[in-house]
Amino acid sequence: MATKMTEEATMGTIATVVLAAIAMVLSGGALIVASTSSGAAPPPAEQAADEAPATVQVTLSEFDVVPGAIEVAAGGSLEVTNAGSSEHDLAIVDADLGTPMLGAGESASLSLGDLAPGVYEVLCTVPGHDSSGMTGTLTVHGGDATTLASDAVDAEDHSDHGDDTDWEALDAAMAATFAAFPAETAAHGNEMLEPEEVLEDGTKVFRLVASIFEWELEPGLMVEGWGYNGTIPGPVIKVDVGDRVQVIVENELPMGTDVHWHGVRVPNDQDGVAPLTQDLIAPGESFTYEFTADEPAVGMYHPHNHGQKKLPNGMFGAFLIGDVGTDIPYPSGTVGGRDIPEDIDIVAEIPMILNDAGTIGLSLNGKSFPATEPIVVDQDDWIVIHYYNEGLQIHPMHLHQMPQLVFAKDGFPLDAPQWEDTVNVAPGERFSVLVHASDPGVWVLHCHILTHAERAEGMFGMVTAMIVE
Ligand SMILES: [Cu+2]
Repeated sequence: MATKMTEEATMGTIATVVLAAIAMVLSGGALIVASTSSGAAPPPAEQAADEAPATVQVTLSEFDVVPGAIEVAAGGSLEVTNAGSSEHDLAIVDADLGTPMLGAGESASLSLGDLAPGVYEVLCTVPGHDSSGMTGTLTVHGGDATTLASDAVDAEDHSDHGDDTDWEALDAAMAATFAAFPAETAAHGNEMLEPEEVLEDGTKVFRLVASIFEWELEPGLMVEGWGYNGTIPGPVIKVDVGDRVQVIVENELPMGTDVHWHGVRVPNDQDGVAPLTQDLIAPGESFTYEFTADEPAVGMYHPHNHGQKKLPNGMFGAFLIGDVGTDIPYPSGTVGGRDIPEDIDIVAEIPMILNDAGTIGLSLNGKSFPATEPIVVDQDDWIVIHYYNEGLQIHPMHLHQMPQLVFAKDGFPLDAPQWEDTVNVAPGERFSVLVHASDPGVWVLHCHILTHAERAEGMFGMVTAMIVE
């Protein structure tokens, strides 16, 4: 992937709001707008200010805002509760008002202050959540309430409301996202990390720097990424079985942190669960983890302390011990009626890290389609994909045409490997699959929860492709 930044990159925040507005236009039907000219709904002015409640309960979940049409008196407030399992917020578009990001079960009071009467669009700002259904309208009653607060909302009603949905625009948007794939964005993750030093006794020394940085999630869309060594995912660390390993972790975050080696066998005091097994690594401090990689692993590294915030924002990476085929064997012979030759060469071993929340939202290896990286292989190649779920929801990963032989779960070789065209990966799980690139063409690989892969503006999020040449 190229490292050139597009000029539009700095417009990321603005683009987010514009995209959200476009999403509302394209989704049609979702919008109920009070407008004197459209006649689609009674103007709010007909309703006295005191008829609308001063306080309204609003509930967020995957992926819904309830009620979808919020009615509140001018000067009132919204009591917003996140009843879902992911982080969500509620932002009032065009009003510079919103709740902080709310964890599962958290609530916040959003005072409307002197927000002018009118109709506003509301949405969750986590990438992908608005187009998955987390949108609604907020009608502020009182005063000269027939005045629409947002010209954009007014315009949408005339062009695309209800039966007037612009179907051609939907088709054009889908075509445009495919045409843009694979899109170039600045920087990508999963680079192999070489030891910065090998000590006399053979210990391999690696360095991870935890920090916050700008991350180009999709072309031109910059988000606040949290990660290791400036990329999402962080670099891949791969060592041999039996290696002695040191990992120096520098903390440049504004809060304490730790690193848990998920799926890797370590001494208890290296397990990375502050304050249980170690003290927090304070901002500006560092900590050196040390252990022997004594068992093969398809592991991952991520913080344990406040992982609910750090992981969704991008703090994760792959930690591999040993080689697929020898240390982590796959079968040869016949499995489920399909032959696997004994002498296959694995041309690529690809960590595919799934996420669905936080600042990076629905993504594969830290990127949203069309910025996701395709898997490019020659016909008859064999590859291994390690699916990792670092998110908060399950993701059924579907590869078109070529079946996936699931041969290891969480790094443990399976006694009964099986072919699947859709591999369901729950949070924390890893599945290792073997794929034979038997058929030429561009074959889509995507999460089959369709709102994780498509929205009104076209394909996005958890979509990439295997290109067989
Ligand atoms: Cu999904």
